Amino acid sequence: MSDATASIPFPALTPAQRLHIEIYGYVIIENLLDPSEIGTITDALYGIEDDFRRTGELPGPSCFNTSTTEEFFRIDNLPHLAPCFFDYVTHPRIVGMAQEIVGGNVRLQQSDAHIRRPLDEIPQTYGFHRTMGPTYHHIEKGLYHFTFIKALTNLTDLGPDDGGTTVIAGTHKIPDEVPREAIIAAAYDDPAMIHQVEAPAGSTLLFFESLMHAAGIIRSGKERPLILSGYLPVMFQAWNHYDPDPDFLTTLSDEHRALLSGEAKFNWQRRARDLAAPTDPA
Ligand SMILES: O=C(O)CCC(=O)C(=O)O
Repeated sequence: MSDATASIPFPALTPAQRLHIEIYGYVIIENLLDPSEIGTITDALYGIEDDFRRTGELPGPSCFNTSTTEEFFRIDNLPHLAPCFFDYVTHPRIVGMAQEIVGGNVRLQQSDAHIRRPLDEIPQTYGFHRTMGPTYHHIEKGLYHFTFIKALTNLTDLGPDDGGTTVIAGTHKIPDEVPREAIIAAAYDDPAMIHQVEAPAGSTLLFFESLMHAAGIIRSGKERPLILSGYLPVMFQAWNHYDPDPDFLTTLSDEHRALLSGEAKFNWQRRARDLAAPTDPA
């Protein structure tokens, strides 16, 4: 059995990247995927959409579509659907960055791939949202950690009109008692706080999920395919409907099974018991 976690880097972020995400709630790691990885993921995503448009069927068990409109196709719960999806969610650099942000071992929380297409009418506002505020954060050795981190990679080059992910910088630390509408209204009053991803294909936006974020507005007429994975501390549950495919789990190494299922929490308990057990004096 190979140790799939051996290649996870630590620290995975440079001091400048750490400072950027600390201040703004996000950081962009340019060119994390190479052209061949981008091509394989893109082909798999478009292949799934083509098959769906032809047959109306999902590409396998334990997956679902959040949206199947012409303007927004999204396939959810990816690891078992194609080897390139599995490689993305287990990418050592991405997992390393997630561990660094969470402040400990992580498990996969969600995974999805999207194709966004231009709308007939260009929207004037963003759909800013977040699932949770910063309640479950902690600070250790001067570093801010949060329980829910997302790694979103654009599969095409993104210029200013291509609708890259858009965020309200720094909102990851604003508690939930502040109404979200008030935060959004304040940002529209001074749009310098609204930042949009512009980056070469294969670049990864790493962000605290507590950061107010949205799909960008496509003005260029181009499609915007992307892939993303979210991570949580290992003892948390997967998000609704993102439980790993049970048959696929049986094919994985212990380390990868733990990453997809959170199963390491049981190993962690077993290790604690082993440590507590008296040692054999012989
Ligand atoms: O489409 C995007 O770039 C943003 C994705 C998003 O809103 C999300 O992950 O919650």
